[in-house]
Amino acid sequence: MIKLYLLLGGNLGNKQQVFAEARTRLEEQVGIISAQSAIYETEPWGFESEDLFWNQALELKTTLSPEGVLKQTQLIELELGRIRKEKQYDSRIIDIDILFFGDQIIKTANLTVPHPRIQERKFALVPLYEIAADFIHPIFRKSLRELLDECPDQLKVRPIDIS
Ligand code: PH2
Ligand code: MG
Ligand code: MG
Repeated sequence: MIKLYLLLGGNLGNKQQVFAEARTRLEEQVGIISAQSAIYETEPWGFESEDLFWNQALELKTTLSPEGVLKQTQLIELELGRIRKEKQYDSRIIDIDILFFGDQIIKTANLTVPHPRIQERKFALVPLYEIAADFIHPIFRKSLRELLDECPDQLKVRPIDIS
């Protein structure tokens, strides 16, 4: 079993329903969710949109390989109705990103782990910090606490109550 961290993100559609369905399918197709952050409402990073994002970090235990996890997360994105556009950043129903896969460093044609922009993005760091403050980034050799302290991103990230 290996511990991995994923980030859910989306700013279109019924976010509560889509996030719940994504978590259910991840448990069926990837592994048990052993920790989950609050859901955060976050300003779009890297592009302009009226539609605020929801983001949530998840910790899972899996027996799949990194490529196996990627295959499943991409399948779930498609099953939940994601349509990929040409643009680098765009509004979407659901994005499921692999942030960390144990302390492995992976660089293949279709997968880079740790996710290459975690340290620049409060929408990823804040939820991740909530469930893994002392986890050490295997490339920077810094904890999430340190990366968050050093992150210059000013965009708003706020926990929401959806109960
Ligand atoms: N994902 C992006 C680009 N910008 N901004 C927020 N707030 N949340 C995201 O999940 C997000 C983003 C690319 O995947
Ligand atoms: Mg993403
Ligand atoms: Mg993605």
